[in-house]
Amino acid sequence: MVNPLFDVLFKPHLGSAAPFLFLPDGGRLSYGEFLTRAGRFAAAIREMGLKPDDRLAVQIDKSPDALAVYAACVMTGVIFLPLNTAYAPAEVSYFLSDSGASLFLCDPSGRDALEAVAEAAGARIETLGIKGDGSFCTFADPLAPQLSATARSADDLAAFLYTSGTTGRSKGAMLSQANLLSNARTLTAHWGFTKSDVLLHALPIFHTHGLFVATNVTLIAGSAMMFMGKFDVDQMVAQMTRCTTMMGVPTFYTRLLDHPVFDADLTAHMRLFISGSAPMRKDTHDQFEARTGHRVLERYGMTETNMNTSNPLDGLRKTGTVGLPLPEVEVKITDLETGEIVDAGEIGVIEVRGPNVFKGYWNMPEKTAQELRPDGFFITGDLAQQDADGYITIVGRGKDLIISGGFNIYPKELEMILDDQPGVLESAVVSVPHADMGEAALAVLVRDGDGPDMDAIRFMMRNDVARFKHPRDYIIVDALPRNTMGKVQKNAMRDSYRDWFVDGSGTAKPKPLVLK
Ligand code: MLC
Ligand code: AMP
Repeated sequence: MVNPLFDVLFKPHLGSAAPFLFLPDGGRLSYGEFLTRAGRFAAAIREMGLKPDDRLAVQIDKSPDALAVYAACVMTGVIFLPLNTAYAPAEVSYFLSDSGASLFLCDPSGRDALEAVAEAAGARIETLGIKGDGSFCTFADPLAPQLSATARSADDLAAFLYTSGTTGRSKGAMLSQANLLSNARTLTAHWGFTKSDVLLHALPIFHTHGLFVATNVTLIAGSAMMFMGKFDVDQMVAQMTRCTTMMGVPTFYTRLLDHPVFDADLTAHMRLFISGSAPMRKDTHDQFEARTGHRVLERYGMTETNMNTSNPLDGLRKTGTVGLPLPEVEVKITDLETGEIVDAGEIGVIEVRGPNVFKGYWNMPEKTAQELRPDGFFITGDLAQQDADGYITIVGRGKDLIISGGFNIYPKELEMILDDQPGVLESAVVSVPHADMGEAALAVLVRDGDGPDMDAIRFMMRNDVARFKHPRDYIIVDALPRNTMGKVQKNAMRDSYRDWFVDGSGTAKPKPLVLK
């Protein structure tokens, strides 16, 4: 039975005693043990009646079992749909109903709050905790592991990852087996991963970076991961000596640099540090190299495309650039208006084409058509320029997106919520620099009548909106700055509020310039 993703990622490891996951408490799981667990989950998924192409949504904490659910989905041909653990039930509700998920796994502690949400969406709900607990485990434990994979073709879908957009409505990016496989193969070779590597893995596994980039590369190389539940700087420093490589978002690097024992001795044995998901500042690159002697390898990707460009393993890593197009990935920089390729050195929008590019947005043919050209090029919305050597520098975003600590915040989504609040005539959410998270959301509210009740707004946010999306501060004004066409001038607002979070704490905020 052919199942390309299973055949490459998992099948070679069946029964293997080689280590796959090291755990910070000293525990470890071999490839064989991990796959036996995944095989049991595959048996449970089949026993619960899920068929290939059905969706299995998860909102569970990071653990070996959580990763085994991903493997079980690949084995059974069920589409894996991981959700940020920070999402509030109101947010989860949308993903379950939009995707038409058949089965939803949540943490045992979340069941009470999520039961009605799952029921309304028509999804069966089961629980999976981080210690082998929960109703899904109780169901799976007595079953014999099923280690044979359901037949799939490379074009069949493997995962849905939701990503938001300028309309504020999240879109399910459909990723095929071939999308994941091609990128995983390319990255493993490009970054020189081998059996001897141990990857320090502190990223969440509900996004491309921690799930596909980190995990699939490890699986292809047959290497191991030091699997941390979450990023904790002391734990990172404590475990680094057991690892050879690390992948992280820029916040990981700035936090490591702030740690007193993080130095050249601690990292001397490390082979490679990789950063992505958000821009790494040049001074962070420079400080990191000065402190450790390692130059961070920066790469660039997206949910819809996996990885597109990377600095080289051997050869010049140009700080401040995201490197060169990866093998098999075509990159062109085009004029936003005309779609024509711009001259070398000119700024345009990045478009990419290749086996890594997704199949479109679930049930959204119009959105897909707006972003995915008929000739296969995907319009990323990232603004960049390419130098004479082909290295690409991202200079900004054509899309209204805030990237905070590697998580995306879509201003439109927040503005729609804020506009509905009593006392708010309209709102604008803008990105401002933040020392720890890189960027943070700042909400500017236009007063209506007596103005908003800020306690009520904060209460509503706490209940209905994931914490990482919350504006770090709110400003109340009489009007938003608009151009002569009546369009809100977000660039002017970003400039006005640039120094709002001087030290990242939000305490030392200078008075903003008065908005005209
Ligand atoms: C947590 N908080 C955040 C936040 N993460 N707020 C804004 N942005 C974030 N990213 C909230 C917490 O809920 C908490 O709220 C407060 O901020 C501070 O928490 P913390 O303890 O300091 O944060 P921490 O839990 O340490 O998380 C920070 C982080 C984490 C950077 C480690 O966000 C993280 O792991 N980010 C990685 C994201 C990622 O994997 N992105 C890849 C996307 S894929 P309170 O109220 O409790 O104080 C992609 C494609 C590609 O982009 O190219 O890779
Ligand atoms: P996501 O939709 O979560 O996959 O986020 C993808 C976005 O992250 C891209 O469109 C870029 O804007 C941004 N991104 C990823 N890697 C980098 C990088 N190395 N430098 C700058 N931006 C990046």
